[in-house]
Amino acid sequence: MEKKWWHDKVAYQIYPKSFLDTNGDGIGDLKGVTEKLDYLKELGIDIIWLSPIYKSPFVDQGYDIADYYSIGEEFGTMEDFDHLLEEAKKRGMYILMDLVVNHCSDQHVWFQKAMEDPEGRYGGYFYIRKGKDGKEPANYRSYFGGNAWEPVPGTKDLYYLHLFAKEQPDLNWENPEVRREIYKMINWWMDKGLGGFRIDAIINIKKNIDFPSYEPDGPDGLASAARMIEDAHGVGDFLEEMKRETFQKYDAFTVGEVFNMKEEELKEFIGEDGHFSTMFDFSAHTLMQGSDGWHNSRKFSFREWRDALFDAQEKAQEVGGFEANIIENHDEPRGASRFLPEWAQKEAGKKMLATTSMLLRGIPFLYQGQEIGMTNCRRNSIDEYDDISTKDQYRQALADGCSLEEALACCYENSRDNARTPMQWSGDANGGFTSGTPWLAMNPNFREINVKEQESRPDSVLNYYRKLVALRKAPEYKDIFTYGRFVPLYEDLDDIFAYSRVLEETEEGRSGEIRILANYGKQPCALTLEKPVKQVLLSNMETGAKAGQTEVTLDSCQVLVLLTQ
Ligand code: TEU
Ligand code: CA
Repeated sequence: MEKKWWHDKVAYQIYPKSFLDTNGDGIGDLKGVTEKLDYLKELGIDIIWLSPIYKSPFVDQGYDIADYYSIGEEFGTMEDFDHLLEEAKKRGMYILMDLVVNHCSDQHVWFQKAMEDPEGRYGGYFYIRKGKDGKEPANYRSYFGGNAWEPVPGTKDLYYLHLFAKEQPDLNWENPEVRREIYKMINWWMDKGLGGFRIDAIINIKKNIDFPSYEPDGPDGLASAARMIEDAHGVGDFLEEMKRETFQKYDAFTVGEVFNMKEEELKEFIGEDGHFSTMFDFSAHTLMQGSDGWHNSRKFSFREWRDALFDAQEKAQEVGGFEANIIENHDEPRGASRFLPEWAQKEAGKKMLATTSMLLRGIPFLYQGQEIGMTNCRRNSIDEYDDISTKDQYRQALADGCSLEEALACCYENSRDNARTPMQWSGDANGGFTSGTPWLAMNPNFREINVKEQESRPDSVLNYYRKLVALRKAPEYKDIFTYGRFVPLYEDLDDIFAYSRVLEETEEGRSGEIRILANYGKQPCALTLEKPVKQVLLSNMETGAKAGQTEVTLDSCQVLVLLTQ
């Protein structure tokens, strides 16, 4: 396998709006990111992905871009951005921007011109179609609810397509001029010295442009827009062209956000010469998806979760690709609240979850606050939420007969705002995030869970993450964690999350095997090892395991990282 510069890197996602506010307006900014580079460096981070910082009306928190070439003034200026890049470079760190090109904002000049003259040049930048029988051209439900076709104002029967909010019109990738504009923009940013891009919602760029209607899958008479996307073929042609015209020239790192990929296409997406460097493994996150939204989201067992992750590991390995492993991101509830059983929702459990996730084969991506074990946040009313998708899901829950209490409970479990509450830097006012009023209220638990407290305590979650990242990158073990085969262990045991990473002899003469053993159960568990322990590399608890032993006992919530003989 050809080695790439990013194979052994550890990445961190920043949600800039909620990271650190330096001017008291309650909104995190670029200066705040720059201020915390040393904090991230100390954590062992190499790559930083910034959620969108472009000019935007923030209907979908910046995922609705009004100008791809300017920085949103809430975040600062282009000078601030260039300064951040420079400071990151000084520390040997890479910056990824968020590439949101399935759609733009309705405030983008292209869309405004398209609305002025739907039949003209810019009309061709979007999907504008005639209605059918006085109704929308087809019956797609947008991802944020409601029909995905919106009337073009001032016309009798024209509609434009938006798979997300109506303020996020989809760009017409079939139009070569649109693609050229996008590639030009990507290269413009790459020329500044980015490490690469995280690529948003990218599977959606290929439509079935016959736009057929489908059998409704809900009482609203609509069918999920995903149905039409699954029915589209040839997204790979767009992705290859984009890669050739942009990323490849820069040896950039790209991470795709890909849902609804056709399974047999994995190799083309992330194999050795894939469309992307890597893509996120969402196998655990989709387990919870219900048929009609959040109010009937599925409960899943520990075993289902573990097996889904193992399955993804094996598939990626089979195609010689690397997935990007996450616990959470800005669209998902906090991993500590979601994946840990009740008895494990404490520091030991958070460290265990960190270990089993970060030592998997692939590129680990941490999300801001994960390293201190931030949790979901309870709200008293829907008015306390900001997220467009949360509001839609709440409405849908009520329409489907949930009580107010039930509808709110499903937001607590699922809301994207769980991860968007501001970063908890200290126990001071507003968690040290801002001297003003935070744009989204803090999680009140910032007084207990915060960076400052954890920095001062050697056994904190934060200090454990630092050790964990350092272990993954330690010169003696790095090759095993990066290139070692993933081998599942004790799969028949119900509460055990265990695997080994095995590196056969390489050209450089390195080989070795490291076992990761974790007990997600309530009771202690004894495990017999195939080979005796050589050394305990890391554990989240005092451990009795010693060199030479072939039996280890794991307490509830204990994880062990072992080098075996
Ligand atoms: O998310 C896109 C995305 O595909 C899912 O969140 C989607 O709504 C769901 O899986 C439907 O199957 C990205 C961003 O991460 C998110 O924050 C944006 O809201 C969205 O794209 C639109 O840009
Ligand atoms: Ca600010």
